[in-house]
Amino acid sequence: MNFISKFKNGLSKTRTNMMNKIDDVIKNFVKIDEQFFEELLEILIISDVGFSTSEIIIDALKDKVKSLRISEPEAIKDLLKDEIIKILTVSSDKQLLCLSNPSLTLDVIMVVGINGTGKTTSIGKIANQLTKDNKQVLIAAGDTFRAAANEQLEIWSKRAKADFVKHKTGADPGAVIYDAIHAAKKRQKNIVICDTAGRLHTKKNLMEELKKINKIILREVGNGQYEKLIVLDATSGNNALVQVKAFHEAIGIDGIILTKLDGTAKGGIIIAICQQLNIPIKYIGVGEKIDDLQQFSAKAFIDALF
Ligand SMILES: Nc1nc2c(ncn2[C@@H]2O[C@H](COP(=O)(O)OP(=O)(O)OP(=O)(O)O)[C@@H](O)[C@H]2O)c(=O)[nH]1
Ligand SMILES: [Mg+2]
Repeated sequence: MNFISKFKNGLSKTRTNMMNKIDDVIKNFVKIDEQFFEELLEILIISDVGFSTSEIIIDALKDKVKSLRISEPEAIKDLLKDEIIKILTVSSDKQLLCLSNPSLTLDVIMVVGINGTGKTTSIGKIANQLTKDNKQVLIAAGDTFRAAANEQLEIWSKRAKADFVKHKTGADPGAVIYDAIHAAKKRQKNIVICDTAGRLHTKKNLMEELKKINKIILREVGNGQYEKLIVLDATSGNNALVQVKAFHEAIGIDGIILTKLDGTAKGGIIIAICQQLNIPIKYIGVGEKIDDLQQFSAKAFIDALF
């Protein structure tokens, strides 16, 4: 399956849910009126575009309809498309820093997020893409908390043909990552990807631990690129935005990986994220297999929806 059809497949539930409902509304109205906008607003909200972002979109549509003197419901789709394109610019084709701005020294990526969002799986998928792209990758087993975390990550690193550094369960995650960065420098790797334990953004001590790990990486990365990615589960709705804000406040977040879009009709969350946060979505997860991770493309998203 090629890039576009995978992207489309991953978003098929969202397309069916959101766009079919919009088509129905367009069919049911002979002219654009307040009730028409009410129904559009409702569809956006149940697709997880979020209340405030949906309202902003509807207000913009109302202004356009008025200024352009539009009365036919069919015209709304193009206007809606334009509004969504505008909102998505924050995420248009934003690559990993290590790809968009390659350094001669070792680059480091740290992957964070709450429990079970898909951090470890996404690391395996990204590592696989990078090794295919002839990068030398080392994965650091920074989740020393969960008993089976090392084994799971080791399997992914083998699949991705990446090196792997681990300590025992219960070890200090900062020490694992420190060792991994030094091993990677010695072995002349290009990129270290650090897994971390899932942690609730509301747990103060766990966020403090993350700040410590962050300091170690900042110190050891030298002139290399350092990028912090948060993994969000697309089915977690508005809470995903709260998670990003908390992690961003603690360590600064450079990009978002939005997983499990294949399982949800609520891909509208992409629009809410882009409108409410100034942090690009870099990847979307569209399944559990190694190549089920796509670089996010605003254009492909629009094409998949409309
Ligand atoms: N359908 C689907 N499942 C996914 C996707 N990404 C991850 N998963 C599944 O989500 C589950 C959790 O994935 P993990 O990678 O273990 O998540 P994690 O964030 O590392 O979890 P913790 O380390 O326990 O916090 C696994 O069953 C994955 O296969 C995706 O894009 N689509
Ligand atoms: Mg994990």
